[in-house]
Amino acid sequence: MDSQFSQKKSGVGSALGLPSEWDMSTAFSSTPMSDVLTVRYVQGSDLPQELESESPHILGIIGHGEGSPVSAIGKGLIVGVNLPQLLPPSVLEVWRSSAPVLCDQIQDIRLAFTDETVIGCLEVPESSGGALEDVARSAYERIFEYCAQSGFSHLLRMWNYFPGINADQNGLERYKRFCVGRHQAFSTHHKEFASILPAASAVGTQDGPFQVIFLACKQPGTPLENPRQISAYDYPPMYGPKSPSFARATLHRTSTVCQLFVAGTASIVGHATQHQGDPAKQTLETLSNIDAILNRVRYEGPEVWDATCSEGLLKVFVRNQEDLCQVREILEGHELGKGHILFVLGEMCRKELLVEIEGIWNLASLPQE
Ligand code: 3EB
Repeated sequence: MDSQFSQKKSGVGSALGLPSEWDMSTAFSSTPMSDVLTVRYVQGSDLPQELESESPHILGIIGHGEGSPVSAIGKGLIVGVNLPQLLPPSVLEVWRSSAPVLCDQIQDIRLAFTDETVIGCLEVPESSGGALEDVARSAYERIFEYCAQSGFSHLLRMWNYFPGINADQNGLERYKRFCVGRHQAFSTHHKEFASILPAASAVGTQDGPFQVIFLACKQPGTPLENPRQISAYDYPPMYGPKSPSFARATLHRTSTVCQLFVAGTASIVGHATQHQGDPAKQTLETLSNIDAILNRVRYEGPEVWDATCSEGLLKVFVRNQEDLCQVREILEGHELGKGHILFVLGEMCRKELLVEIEGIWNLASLPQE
């Protein structure tokens, strides 16, 4: 294991001039928890049966496009994300926990939580016409405050959705304004925040509020970076006045499985966009990026983990509906495409990016030879 680990250290990462601190030795040392999360895509027509089954408990239901699943109100956190699904049958993203769930609302934050884990949603209408950085900063500050006060202190995963992500607002692109506000909030909240960043996605909607969905825990997860990519928080200023505050992935250990949340991943190597105008090649590059993260988890740690025994749960954001066929074809011909996939229409944070893919994997421990 040791020799393999050091070989990897001097691999692609150092070829790109990246720091060589890919130390996984602490990744698996946090206290195992009993609260096991599962996430599945469930067909809308199967929701009534899904709601009837009592165990494990529903933590949340996230609908994409077509409004939120109101019929499920009272069963965990119900969220509607304004990104239309691109392929039938229409599905709902159902989060369950092995532990009992309670719901609450604290100020504007809607919540569902167990003893160990919370998912929450904060939606802010932008009608007031304030700058997006102020909206984002204030939203993140409120989420941090809730997390600190509730004891769910460790953010594992965040999703950011807002309209006009590539639109100009008074001379600065709205995504860049979002990054400024988020950066301000993280830097006030934590002095050296790179080490505590959650995996994230940031995707543009057609309309609707500024929306943040978050998953937080009482135990810390382990943020992971990608050896093929410069950490987003270290991007050079050409991408905006403040760098994007997120980790490429978060590892989250429970007593039985290790769960990997992979952030929105795109056709970026180092910090540069690859394959402008080519959705098929962008999809392949994106899958190589995801593979690189999965391989780190498989081979670099003190334990060996197998992601192949569990199919990943993928979400694929496509900028142009007409690219769906090409994106789908690449996925279907790739090992990573064997899992369950939800295709939605959404805009990526760089105009040249045509596709972004995120995923969740359950990793089972393999006996070491
Ligand atoms: C990238 O790698 C592509 O700003 O939260 C992916 C995931 C991207 C999350 C974010 C941005 C974000 O830079 C874009």
